[in-house]
Amino acid sequence: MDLFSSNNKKIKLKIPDADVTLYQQFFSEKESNKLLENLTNNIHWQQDHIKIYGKTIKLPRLTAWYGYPNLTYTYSGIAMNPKPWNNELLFLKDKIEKELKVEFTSCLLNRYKTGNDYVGWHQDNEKELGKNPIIASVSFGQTRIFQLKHIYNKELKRINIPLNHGSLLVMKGTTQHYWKHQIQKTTLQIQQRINLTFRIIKDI
Ligand SMILES: O=C(O)CCC(=O)C(=O)O
Ligand SMILES: [Mn+2]
Repeated sequence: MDLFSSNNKKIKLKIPDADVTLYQQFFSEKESNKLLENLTNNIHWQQDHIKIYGKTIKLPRLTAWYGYPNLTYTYSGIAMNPKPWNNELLFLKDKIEKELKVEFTSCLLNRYKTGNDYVGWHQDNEKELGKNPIIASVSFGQTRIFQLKHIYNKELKRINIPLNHGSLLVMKGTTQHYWKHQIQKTTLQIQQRINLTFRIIKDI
């Protein structure tokens, strides 16, 4: 018997107004080490900028956008043109699609080099994603805490989900309507983390 099979369990989280499932070890430790190295070196990482109140600032992480051609996506006011899938991404996409029985068109990648890198509170609710989007989020490298907060019901506590090396988090249904999510900064000395969110972009 595989000693670690219990880690690959699918855990449906009990979150009101949401549909969130976590696989703590969707990719094995060995696979994850290799993927982290390959993604670090073979992805075309970009430093993007956003304009806030007329001021241009650096995004606090590196990003990349991959997928089928012609499906552009506007994220934080940045229109992104996808790079074509590479082998690692196709491997990841295929394994996730087989498990979830859906087909993704696109992938947004984030690289958090240190604890200073983060993503602020937001919803993945761009109109290109359709009404109740499914988002498959894979993480490699340093475990960081994925936080969720309910937008309307202030009595509900924030939810903290540690996303481990090789984990897969799936959000679907009404999750993006009712909850915002973020990865906070930390002052701890930590290693890099790479996150990939597979998405379905409708051609609109
Ligand atoms: O890094 C993560 O786990 C979250 C990334 C994210 O929310 C996004 O890119 O929309
Ligand atoms: Mn997001």
